[in-house]
Amino acid sequence: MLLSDDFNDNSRNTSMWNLLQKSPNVWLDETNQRLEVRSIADVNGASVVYYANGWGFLTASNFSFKADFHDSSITVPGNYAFGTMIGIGKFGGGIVTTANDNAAIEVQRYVDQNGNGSVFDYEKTTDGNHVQKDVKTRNQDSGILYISYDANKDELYLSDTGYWAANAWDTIPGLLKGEWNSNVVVPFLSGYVRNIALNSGDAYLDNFVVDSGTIVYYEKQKSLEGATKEEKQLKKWNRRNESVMGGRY
Ligand SMILES: [Ca+2]
Ligand SMILES: [Ca+2]
Repeated sequence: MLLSDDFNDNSRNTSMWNLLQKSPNVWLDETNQRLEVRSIADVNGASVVYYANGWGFLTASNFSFKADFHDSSITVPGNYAFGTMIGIGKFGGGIVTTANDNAAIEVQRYVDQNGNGSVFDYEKTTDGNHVQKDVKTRNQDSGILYISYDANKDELYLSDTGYWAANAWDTIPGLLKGEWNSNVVVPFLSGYVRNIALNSGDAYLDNFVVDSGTIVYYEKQKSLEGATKEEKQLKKWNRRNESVMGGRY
């Protein structure tokens, strides 16, 4: 294990995570020794994100990370959806472009015009073009989400059973070094809620663990260069991160 967060101290580790909250009605609450997705009902779909603060994975090396999830089988009338997910976003040109370029595995529950479901889904966004690639039925409320990457093959593996190709539910080829042309990618944890109130215990993530990878601390590297110009640039990047992260993730 290279890095982990068990959320047991009930407060955000700000050297590890940035918070992006798009709506006051949907929030992450690090409480009860886990990362809870919470909301009030009158929302039209909003996400809230913990994304890596100034660190990421080099795409020159394999990497793997996971997190526990829980999505309760709550049922209420009406049109709603909620989900918890783990994913990666592209880091390029000094900014985290998680809204425009991301890949994620999501645990979702919904009741809408398409019926009702309790599913896993794989979602991918490149240059802002969002694709919901695959959906499969989910039979359990709790489990583990896994993301792993084979650097030689440039293949990303998404799974609810384990790491690497043998456990892959979905394989995304040619994305990180191919389509994204990215040397570094940034992990994130996220919740998404539409039109439902989530109470404590309804949906949460826990036990984020990086099991392998080459971690780079890109912001610290920049800071260490010591140039005032660089520091200004870094602040600009950080501000831009907030706006660039303003998409769904
Ligand atoms: Ca915990
Ligand atoms: Ca914490």
